Amino acid sequence: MNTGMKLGGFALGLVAVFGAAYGVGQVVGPVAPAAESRHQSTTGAGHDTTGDAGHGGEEGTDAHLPGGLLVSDRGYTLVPVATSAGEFAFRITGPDGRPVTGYDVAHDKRMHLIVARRDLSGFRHVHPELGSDGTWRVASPLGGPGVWRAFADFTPTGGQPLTLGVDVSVPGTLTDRPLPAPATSTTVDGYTVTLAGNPQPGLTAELTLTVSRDGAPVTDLEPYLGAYGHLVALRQGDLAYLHVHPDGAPGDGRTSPGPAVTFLAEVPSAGAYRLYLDFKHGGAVHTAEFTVLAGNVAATGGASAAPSSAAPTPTGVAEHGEPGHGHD
Ligand SMILES: [Cu+2]
Repeated sequence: MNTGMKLGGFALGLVAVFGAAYGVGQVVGPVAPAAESRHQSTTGAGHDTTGDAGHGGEEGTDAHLPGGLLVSDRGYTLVPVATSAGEFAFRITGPDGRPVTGYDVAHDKRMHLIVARRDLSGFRHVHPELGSDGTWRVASPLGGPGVWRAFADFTPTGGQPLTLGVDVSVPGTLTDRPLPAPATSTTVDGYTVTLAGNPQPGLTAELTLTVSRDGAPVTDLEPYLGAYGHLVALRQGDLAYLHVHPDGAPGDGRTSPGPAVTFLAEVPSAGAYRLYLDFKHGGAVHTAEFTVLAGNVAATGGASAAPSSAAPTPTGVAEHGEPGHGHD
């Protein structure tokens, strides 16, 4: 892979839905992680009427796919651009094949770039700068060797919100990082964050994350990108992407700045998910991470993210999701 890039189109056949990039996560249609052949046949079937807000009523054949699985969707394509090692650059090309330069602001930014290794470690959420030629550039958020998934979460002006994803390889010696066991409490940067609520496939679940520091509730969270918290969920196995926002916003008269931030989210299938909560306090953004199991999934406690192990992922995906762990 001399370009260091590898397309992730293998996931085309999955049947599952994460909601729109922005808004309450939603599920459309029955979900069977192992069923790869139902891509077309379930279009519209069992459509959950909780809304298509993020899709603006568009009912394309991919409308039921989770975000982030496609490198190209509705005419828009995520194209990595070769650059220096310390930088990450890409373009979004539009239906006319040319780099897109017009974007709507969503949650304070025109582009949200999220990266994580395929083993779900190394999560970063950054905001590239757009050049006049349509190239987005940012100091590389890729934290070391491995196969990374990069998600571009954006709304082209005049288009629908989209999350496109692409695999990017960083050469070097890999260290397998097992997926941490499910937990309802974690610590980051001196903060303790607890999680209440269980994601349920096909149902809206209330997830409440509560932040404390030195045993005291944090009641002065700072707005970050228009919210007191941003939650991204990635599904183990294919890194299907769900970005949800809190139930309530700063300044709406009913939402307090902590210690609790509540999200409404639906996950598209049973399985293991990694949740990443970005919150701002003390002038800095912190990311708390949790592993959660949704639905009837045997706890794999410390399950390796390597699809060849006991990961609760369909074998068809696992084969392709296995990057080969090439050592350069
Ligand atoms: Cu962002």
